[in-house]
Amino acid sequence: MSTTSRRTILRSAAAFSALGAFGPAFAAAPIKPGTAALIVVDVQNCFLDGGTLAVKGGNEVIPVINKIAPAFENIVLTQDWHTAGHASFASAHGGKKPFETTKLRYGQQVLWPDHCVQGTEDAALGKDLKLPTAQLIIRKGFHQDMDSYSAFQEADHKTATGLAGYLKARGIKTVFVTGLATDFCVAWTAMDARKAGFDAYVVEDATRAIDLNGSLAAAWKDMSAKGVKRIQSSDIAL
Ligand code: VGL
Ligand code: ZN
Repeated sequence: MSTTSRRTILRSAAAFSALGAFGPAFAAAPIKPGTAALIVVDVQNCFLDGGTLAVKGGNEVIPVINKIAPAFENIVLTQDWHTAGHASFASAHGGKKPFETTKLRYGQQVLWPDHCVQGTEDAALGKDLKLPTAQLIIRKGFHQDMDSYSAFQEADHKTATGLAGYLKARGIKTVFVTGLATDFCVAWTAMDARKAGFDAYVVEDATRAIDLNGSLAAAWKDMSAKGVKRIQSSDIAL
């Protein structure tokens, strides 16, 4: 058993008592590392500097994720893993430009530049991530006609990736979501974690956003309504 398993991941409520009514809303029951998982969403070259869908400041999440990773016995990474000509690419829809939307079978879809194509260097994990203890990589968005922002469910809100079953089989109760982008894959992953019955925290400084037409503010509002809690990496006991 590692030393982390005998202590808690979140700094305790007592440590925040001086903050009184203005203290963080999450200072609740301590969380045991054995029942918590770190989810590192889409920290791939495509979303990093020089990538096909680079997120502003995306590279800055890497040292933060590397810093908090030792607090976790369970780490899951995801990779956006599209087919060439994927339905989420504007190039697959004649006359459409990136960042416009279209209606697909399962609802509205933002159309993106071609990005994160399976097996390309662009889709590889960021080389500076240091997560040697991670045991699972979930790849998503590989069905030609359907996107998957969430690590749990594809965009039809039905097709499962298997992540919920994996986490439950390992006794995980709480997930800490990090990575890219806050307002798309991080948000959908955190909200679906709630839907699957997990407690969910987004570690804000371990994420960066695309922020398309106010999507970041909307994502925080939607996440809050679903009981996702917003914390900083400094709230995690290392
Ligand atoms: C993402 C847009 C398209 C993400 C993935 O990882 O947030 N965003 N594909
Ligand atoms: Zn994508």
